[in-house]
Amino acid sequence: THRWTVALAGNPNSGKSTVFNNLTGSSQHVGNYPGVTVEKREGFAGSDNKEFRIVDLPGTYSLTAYSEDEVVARRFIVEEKPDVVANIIDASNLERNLYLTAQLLELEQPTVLVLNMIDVASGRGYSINNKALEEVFASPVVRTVGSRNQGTKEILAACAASAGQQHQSWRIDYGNLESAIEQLSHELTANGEGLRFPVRWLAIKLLENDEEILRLIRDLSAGQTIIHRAAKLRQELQTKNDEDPELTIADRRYQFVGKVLSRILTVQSDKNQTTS
Ligand code: GDP
Ligand code: K
Repeated sequence: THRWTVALAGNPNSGKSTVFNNLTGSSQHVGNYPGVTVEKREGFAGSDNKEFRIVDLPGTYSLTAYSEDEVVARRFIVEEKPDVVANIIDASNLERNLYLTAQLLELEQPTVLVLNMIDVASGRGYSINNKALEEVFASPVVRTVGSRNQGTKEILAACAASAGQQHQSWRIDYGNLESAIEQLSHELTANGEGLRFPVRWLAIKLLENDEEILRLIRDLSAGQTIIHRAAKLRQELQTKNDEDPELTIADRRYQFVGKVLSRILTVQSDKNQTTS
C-alpha cells in the first residue's frame, strides 16, 4: 500500500500536538530537522486500509525568515512536498489562524483545513459556514474537538481524498503590488530553474525582502539581475504606497482574512460575553 505523508501545520496552541497524538497514538518518534535544533515529531496513522506518515511541523503564526521554526515549516512543505498539508486551526481564534492559512496556501500544496476547538467556538456563539470556508480557500474543511478525540478519522479521510491532487488555483489579490509580482514571476520562470518553491511565492518573498529567499536566488546564474530588479521594484512600491512593501503585503493578507471572516463567521452576541 502507498503511504501518504501528511504535514500538520498550525499556530501555537491550536491543539496541533493534541491532534497529532490522536492521529499517531503510540507510534511517535522524535528526531531533528537537518542543521537546526528544532524537534521533528513523526508518527504513523492508519484508516480504511490506508497508511499515513504524520509529520508535526513547528507551531507558527507566519512563514517568514525571521524564526527558525517558520523556516523549518515552510522548507519542509516545499522541499519534501508532503502529499497533503493539514492546517490545524483554532476555530475560536479565526483571524489570527487564517492569517497562517493564507500563507500555507501560497505554498501551493494540497491542504486540508482542520477547524479544531469547535467546542470553544460554539461556546462563544461562533457559527462558521463550512461551505463558504471551503470555497474561499478552495480546500476541504473538517471539524474536530482534539481534546475529545473527535473528528480524527475525518481528518484522515479528507487527507486521503486530497493527497496528490493538483493544488486548486487560489490566490490573494495584492492590488497595486500585482504588477511587480508578475514581473518577478516572469524573471523567475525564465531563470529560476532548480528552485522548488512556487514562482509566485518566491516573487512575493522577494518583495518582502525575505533573507533566506534572497540567499537562494543569489546563487542562481541570473541571481544578481533578479535581486536588482526586486530591489528596484521594492523602492518604487515604497514610494508609491509610502510604506515598506513587506508591510503592504501583510496588510493585504489581513484584509483578505477580514473579508473571509465577514463571509464565513456569524457571532451570536448574547453568548459573546460569556467566558469559558
Ligand atoms: P499546540 O500548541 O497547538 O500543540 O496545542 P496543544 O495540543 O498543546 O493544545 C493546547 C491546549 O488546548 C491543551 O490544553 C489541549 O488539551 C487543548 N485542546 C486541544 N484541542 C482542543 C479542542 O478541540 N477543544 C478544547 N476545548 N481544547 C482543546
Ligand atoms: K503546546
